[in-house]
Amino acid sequence: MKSKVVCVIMGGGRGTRLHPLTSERCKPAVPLAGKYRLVDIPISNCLNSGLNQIFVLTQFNTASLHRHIQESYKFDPFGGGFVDILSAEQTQKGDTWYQGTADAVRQNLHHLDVADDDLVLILSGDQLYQMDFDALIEQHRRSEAAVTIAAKAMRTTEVLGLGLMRVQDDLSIQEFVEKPTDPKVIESLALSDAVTGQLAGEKGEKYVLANMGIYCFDMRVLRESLDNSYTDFGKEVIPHLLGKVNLMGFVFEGYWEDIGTVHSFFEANLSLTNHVPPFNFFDKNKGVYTRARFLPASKINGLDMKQGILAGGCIISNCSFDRVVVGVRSVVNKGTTFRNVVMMGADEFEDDEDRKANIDLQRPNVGVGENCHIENAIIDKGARIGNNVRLSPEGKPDMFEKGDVIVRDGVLLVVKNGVVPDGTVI
Ligand code: ADQ
Ligand code: ADP
Repeated sequence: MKSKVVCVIMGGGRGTRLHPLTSERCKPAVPLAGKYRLVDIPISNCLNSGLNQIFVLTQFNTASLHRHIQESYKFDPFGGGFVDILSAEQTQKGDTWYQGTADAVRQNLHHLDVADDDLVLILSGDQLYQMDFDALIEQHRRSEAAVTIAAKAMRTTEVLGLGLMRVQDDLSIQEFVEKPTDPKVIESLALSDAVTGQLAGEKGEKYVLANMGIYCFDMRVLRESLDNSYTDFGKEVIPHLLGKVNLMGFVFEGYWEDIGTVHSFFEANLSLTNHVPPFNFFDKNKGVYTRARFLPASKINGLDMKQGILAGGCIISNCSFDRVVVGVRSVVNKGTTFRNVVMMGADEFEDDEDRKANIDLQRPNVGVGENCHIENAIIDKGARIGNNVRLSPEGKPDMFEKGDVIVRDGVLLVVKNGVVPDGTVI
């Protein structure tokens, strides 16, 4: 009988690089592309690869993540499928927070219910890509690897912050360096011109194989390699396995984007508005799953939209949008202009009574008011932006904060349920 494969999605550490999007919710629950959440990407990759035993490891289990998983991923009782959330707050040992990726997996090994000859597929929770894990698992079994690491050929100039590896022709990993900064070290790991020609194509550029943070482990090897106090896979576990077990690379050639920082998250969302987006949500064989909602179609009362994505349940009145992702239940009023904006939407519609209450509370309605101009911004869920507001990160220092507006990585953010009064100019 074939050994089984269990998937473990790393749902995020303290998530500081995505602050303030992760200040009130855990990373897997961060809304993506107007109607999904980050965790939908790895879960959909698993399901589309025929893998339906999935654990999500997270530091804390927000109500929204729990509800999202419960309502989105329902399996028939005979297929053995599940998506289970394992959160640090529920483990008994030591510090209630996981110390790192390896620590998170170690603390949950006993939940996985796998035998030594089963496989554990460890995935990052903050990446945008579509991968057929079947091919990786097939290569893992065929090459009798102990660990197979997914790798992407990238330009040597674009790999800062990534683990790098050097492989032999048979793809066995000879060297692994976690996040080198010295250009000489990066160069020393570069692929030969012959291999570069086959993999990535462009002549004259130097390429190197980057660790995608996707690991297929034999359970026995995983158990043994965590029998210590190592906290991270990239920093410690993988480097220590080098030369001791059969470590293989699996070369992935599709689109792959790490979306663990505010800037990369913002750019990845906006890239979906490209004429031909790098990530295809329209692939009929690799659909992305999420929670089914019963929303009315969006209502448009005049809109000049150059490129954008519009989710369901929105009301847009005489606006001008250029490169915009508009999330579920967004309301944007007349005369407002958006340029490079990711608006996450809202959890519920407001009615006349809510709007009356807003007047008494002297706060704007949920959504964006009239005659606003907003650019290079993320508007988190439930934000209330008044009339005649102008928002742009331009000229603001990183870590700028004023009321519910924050600037990070060159992107302006209006925080979840934030209030920006009429006439604000930032
Ligand atoms: P990083 O992404 O920097 O590098 P890491 O912080 O280990 O590595 O995070 C990997 C994944 O695990 C992310 O999805 C993260 O959110 C999640 N995670 C981190 N700490 C966690 C914790 N305590 N509990 C639960 N989840 C946690 C790694 C490798 C590099 C490689 C890049 C590719 O170390 O070699 O190049 O991934 O993105
Ligand atoms: P976020 O997306 O910012 O993490 P929330 O934790 O507020 O948001 O939850 C988002 C979703 O949960 C929304 O669809 C919202 O309608 C729904 N929701 C929020 N509170 C409740 C509740 N008490 N009961 C049922 N659904 C809820």
